[in-house]
Order: sequence, then C-alpha cells, then structure tokens
Amino acid sequence: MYGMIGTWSMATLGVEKASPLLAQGQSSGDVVEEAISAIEDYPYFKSVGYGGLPNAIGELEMDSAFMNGDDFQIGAIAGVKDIANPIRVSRRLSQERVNNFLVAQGAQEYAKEQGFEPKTMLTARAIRRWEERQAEVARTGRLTPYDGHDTVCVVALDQQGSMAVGTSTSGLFMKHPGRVGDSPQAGNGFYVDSEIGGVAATGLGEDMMKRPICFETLQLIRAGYSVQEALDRAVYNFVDLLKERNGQVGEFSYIALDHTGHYACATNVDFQFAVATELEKPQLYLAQPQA
Ligand code: SD4
Repeated sequence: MYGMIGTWSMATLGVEKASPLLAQGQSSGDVVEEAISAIEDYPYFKSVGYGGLPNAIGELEMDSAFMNGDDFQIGAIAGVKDIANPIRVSRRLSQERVNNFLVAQGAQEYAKEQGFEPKTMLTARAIRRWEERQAEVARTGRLTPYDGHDTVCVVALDQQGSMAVGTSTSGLFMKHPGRVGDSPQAGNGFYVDSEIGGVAATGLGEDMMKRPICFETLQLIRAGYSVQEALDRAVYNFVDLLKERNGQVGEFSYIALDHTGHYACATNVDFQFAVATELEKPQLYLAQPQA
C-alpha cells in the first residue's frame, strides 16, 4: 500500500501533482519534496512560499522541515527569506551529517552554496495585504498576529514502505521578526518513522510546541492503538489539559498516515486535508472540530 496526506485544501494541488509519482514507484522523499514545492511556487496560497504572509515589519520569513522515516535524518530551516523552495533546502540539509537545522542568514547562505534558486518571495498582493493590516492596526489599536496563517504538511508512504514528511510555512501573519513556530521543530510540527507512520501539525505554533504530539502519536500507534485512536488520544487529551491548566487553547489540526496506509485527522477547528492512496484517487476531506 502506498499513499500520501496533506494539510488544508492547498494540499490538493500537491497531492494531485505528486501522487502519480508514488504510483510510478518513486520515493516518499521525492513525493514530499515535489508536492510541497508545487504549493510553495503557487502565488495565491497566502501562507506558504511565494506570496506568503509578511511579518510585522513587512518581511517574509519562512520555516520548513523535512524528515526521512527510514534513518530519522532531519533537515530544517527557520526565519529564512528569499529562497524559492524552502522544502528543497530542508531536504538537502537532511542529507548532511551535522548542521541540520539552520536559521536566517546562515540558511540563506547554505542555500546559495548548494545552488538553490534565490527568489524574491514577497509579492505585490502580500504587500497590499500587509498594508491593509497595518491600517487596521492603526485604526483599532489591535494587533492579532494569529489571523491568517496555515502550514502545508505532507506525509508520504511509498511502494518500498519508506516514509517521509515535510512542512513549509510563512508562519503567523504579522509575527515578530525572528519568531519561529512549530513547523520546523521535530516532534512538535512533524515526525515520521517508516516502521510506524508519520504525523504533522498546523495551527498555533506557540501552543503546539508545548507538547510533542506528533512523536507521542507514533508511540501510541506502536503501543497498539489504531492511527485514528492514537491521534485522537494525543491531540484531544492535550487540548483538554491545556484548557484546564492554561485557560486558553489555539488552533490544533493534525494529520497522520501509518505504515500500512491508513490515515487520520484530529482538529479543534474546521479543517481540510487532501489524501491519495493506492486505493483512493486524490480527494479533499472536510473535518469537524472534536474538541
Ligand atoms: C506556525 N503552525 O508558524 C504554524 C502556522 C500554521 O495554521 O500552521 N497555521 O505557528
């Protein structure tokens, strides 16, 4: 069984483009990279790659990660500007022995050294959106960085049984320069083990990094829970705990694919995810909040 799953309706583009590669026998790593690159390139997805959402000073800073579920190699970048495809840089970093997680200027220099295409990622449309928000903040005195965001995450299982996961995002709109979310952080934003499965997250990074739910879910699957039971337990137990102990909970949405090709989602907001498997053509699902 092979298959892939991705977050939000934007993942449909990546799943439609990359699922034929799975059918042709290509690796899960290639499939994750191709799916996410297509989404990063598309200018009208406003929270990923080209055309992504600017930070508080009108600059576009992106976070991304890639993980190989066979050997646990991870590559990640955070707070990077003007790299055409953060996911390709993350994947290349995952092939290094050291220096696997790079930030800002250092990540940009690495990308250049490795021959990745530099590209101005801020678009006129994103600048307009930022100016409108600035005007709104001036009018209302309220800055709500949380409004407007979304991360693309893709988990894939190939015909050889290998799994990979990738994430890419411009993070929260109007975030403080230098702010990093959960998306490049292993365990919190993503995790994959080819013998168990892969999990990835989207929502309010500040809350999702309070517990490594992606890793925890895989431990529950290993302990015998189904992928849906494991994800439900890990996500909703923590959402409840956070409500109880902290009094506030941001958006939490997670996708999972296990090593047998079964998939699941758990969310506390309306959410969409795209799937394609050996048995199922690319399909977009709507998920309702359970907590
Ligand atoms: C972040 N988790 O930077 C990302 C944003 C996101 O749905 O996924 N929003 O906190």
